[in-house]
Amino acid sequence: AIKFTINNKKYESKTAKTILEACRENDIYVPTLCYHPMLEPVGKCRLCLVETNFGGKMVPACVTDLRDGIEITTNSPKVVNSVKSNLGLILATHNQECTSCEANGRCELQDLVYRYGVEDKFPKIFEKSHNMVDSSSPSLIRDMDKCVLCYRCVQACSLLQGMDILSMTGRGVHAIPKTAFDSPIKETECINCGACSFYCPVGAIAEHSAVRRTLDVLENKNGKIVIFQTAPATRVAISEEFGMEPGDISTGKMVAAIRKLGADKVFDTNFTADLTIMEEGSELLHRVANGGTLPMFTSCCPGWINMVEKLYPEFIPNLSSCRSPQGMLSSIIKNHWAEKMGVKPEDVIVVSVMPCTAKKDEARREELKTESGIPETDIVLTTRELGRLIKLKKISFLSLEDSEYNNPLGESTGAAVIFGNTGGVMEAALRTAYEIALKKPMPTLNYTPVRGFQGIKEATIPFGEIDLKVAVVHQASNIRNYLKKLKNGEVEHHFVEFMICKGGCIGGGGEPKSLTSDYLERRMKGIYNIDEKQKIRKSHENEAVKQIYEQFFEKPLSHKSHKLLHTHYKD
Ligand code: HC0
Ligand code: SF4
Repeated sequence: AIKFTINNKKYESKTAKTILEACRENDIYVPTLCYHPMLEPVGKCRLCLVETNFGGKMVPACVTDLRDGIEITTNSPKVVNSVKSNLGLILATHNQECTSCEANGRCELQDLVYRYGVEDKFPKIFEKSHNMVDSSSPSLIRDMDKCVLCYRCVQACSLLQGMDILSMTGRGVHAIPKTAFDSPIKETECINCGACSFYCPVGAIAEHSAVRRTLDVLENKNGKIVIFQTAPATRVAISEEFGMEPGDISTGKMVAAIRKLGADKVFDTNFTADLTIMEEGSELLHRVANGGTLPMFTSCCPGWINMVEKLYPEFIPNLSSCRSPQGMLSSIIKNHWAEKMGVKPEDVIVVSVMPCTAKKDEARREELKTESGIPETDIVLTTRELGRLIKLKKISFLSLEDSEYNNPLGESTGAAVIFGNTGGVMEAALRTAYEIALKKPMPTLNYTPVRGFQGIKEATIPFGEIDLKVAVVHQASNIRNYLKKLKNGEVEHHFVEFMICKGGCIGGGGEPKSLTSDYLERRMKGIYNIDEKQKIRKSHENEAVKQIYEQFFEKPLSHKSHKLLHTHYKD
């Protein structure tokens, strides 16, 4: 065992680790700004400098390994002064428009400055240093005068996502993460996944906020009907915005909060997740039976769609023609529900709450407008933005009584909620396609081969005359590896689920920020718990889905379904 002391107290560790990890494990506070447990430590911010008995210099705890006999001091005046002066230097180059910043209230720098009582007394090294606000993307805004040079966005984009859109350029006060040729992000190959914004400790990269627009819509309705829809993965993560644990289930409280905000109806994206299974499952069976393009790829993740369109257009024919559940629900609301209710689609405003920044960009697609040319989804809020709205309106989330979704567009099954986890769309599709094709249920509803965090999961299911080969791939870097293998003929599948973010939507770029290393596992568990507790766990048994086919769509892949529930892609 490695023996060491921290602030004169003795400790032991059986395994090798950094000083920072040892401190955190033992609940000893060490400030950090560039460190995130899901990324590689880079030792850039110098806030975690500690004193040791080895050599005279202070060392960065995040990149210094424990050694036997090391005596660590984290709380001496020397350490505290160094934190304060490093924070002062960061402030001197930081645009401090905190009051209107998207990160206000959740900014790691703000917390540190408050905690250490740092005064902004250094002369500004340069006012409006980079003067670069990039709002070209409907999903994200970059304001480089708020950048603290932590490298987290660069790492998220390259290490985690394999996208390499951002790289650190320049030195000293001129350093800044830039796109190639400094192009506006919209003109790069960026897929709008938002991983960069999730990891940004400050407000330098954030979702393109729709909080103010939503407030305006809710407070000045002018006779319009405001309808919210909520994605599967929001209900196990919104809890974190209010101090609950990752994976805590807050479906009822979330619906209640949205009603308090002033929504006229709250529908559930899960309803159209079930509908997606009917359409996509039928499409798969049709392709298999009729020699259609295989493997068929899922089409619900908008970051993934962006990736195919921008980087792998040769695979467009493999994409399912199904719209995402967000797209389907908004389409049903404006093109069918409105008519049934006797209101004009123009008088309905659809606000969707998603764990995802790329959904903002999906909502802007030309293909997803009504015949009269209005967007079917008017506003997309991330889970984080919904949290902010609820806090702005001083709604006491934790003490809300559970509320239910409005029906029929709020009715869903266990199969729908698992869409939020990697492997969930596949598992839900199998529960239904197997039963429809073989006229008997899957031997087990919990289909574990497609669950969990392995980057590429594969399974073969005996499917009558054929063995159905499926794969589930999540996290953009794994997807790129998979597609390389597919191009080289190294893998063969009938059906593949793709999710751009690690863990699927629970790890979406718009989910509450977390500084823990186990939030994904815990959100994933929360989602499976919801599924386990549902009486109905197969999409084709959703009564409201059955009803909408009987009353309107007739059957999957019908003419009406094609018009309202399917789409096409850009070459
Ligand atoms: Fe997802 Fe979705 S499951 S992409 O991961 O299919 O964002 O949560 O809303 O649309 O339903 C995200 C989550 C959704 C969609 C659904 C799908
Ligand atoms: Fe990279 Fe995703 Fe951020 Fe685009 S949104 S810069 S792809 S991490």
